[in-house]
Amino acid sequence: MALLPILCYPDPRLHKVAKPVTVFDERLQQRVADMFETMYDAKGIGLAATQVDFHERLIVIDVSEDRDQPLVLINPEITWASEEHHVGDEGCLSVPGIYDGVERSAAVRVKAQDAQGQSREISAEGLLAVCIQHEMDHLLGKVFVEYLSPLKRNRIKTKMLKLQREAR
Ligand code: K1U
Ligand code: ZN
Repeated sequence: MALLPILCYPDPRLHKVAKPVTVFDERLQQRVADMFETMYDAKGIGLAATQVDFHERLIVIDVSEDRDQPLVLINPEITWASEEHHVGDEGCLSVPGIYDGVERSAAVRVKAQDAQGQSREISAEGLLAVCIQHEMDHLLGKVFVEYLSPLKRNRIKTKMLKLQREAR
């Protein structure tokens, strides 16, 4: 297994649109394992392939307290989203240290394949629903700060670039 480097906002590769996964082979299983290792190491509750510079529709999630309920969503599609919306604070491993409110559907149903290519549909609410929507945005090249005002977004961009310069 391996820890993968996570792209940091405003890296332009975070805006690439991911393509469907078509091959369910050993390399994919290895990538899923590496993404889980990377997500757990970074103390995240989710990670999209886009964030580790792999541009296929693959997400890993674990919102459980004990970090023992891994969920792999490959080629995820939202089949239903509630009309009820909630605003909740979100963070992102690609925008470290920044948390802000984003409005999302309170509940969703998602059809996706697992690492073996088996299809299933899951229902999600609460933090899991928020996390799925956040990670699916990554696959479309969208980072949560794009929901914020241009003023906030530009401040965040400036702060991130400064931190990246200082880390060099
Ligand atoms: O996509 C990512 O970078 C992972 C991100 C997922 C996420 C967190 C919170 C709301 C929506 C999506 C994170 O894991 S950020 C770090 C984190 O562990 C966290 C932050 C806020 C609440 C709960 C967890
Ligand atoms: Zn994120």
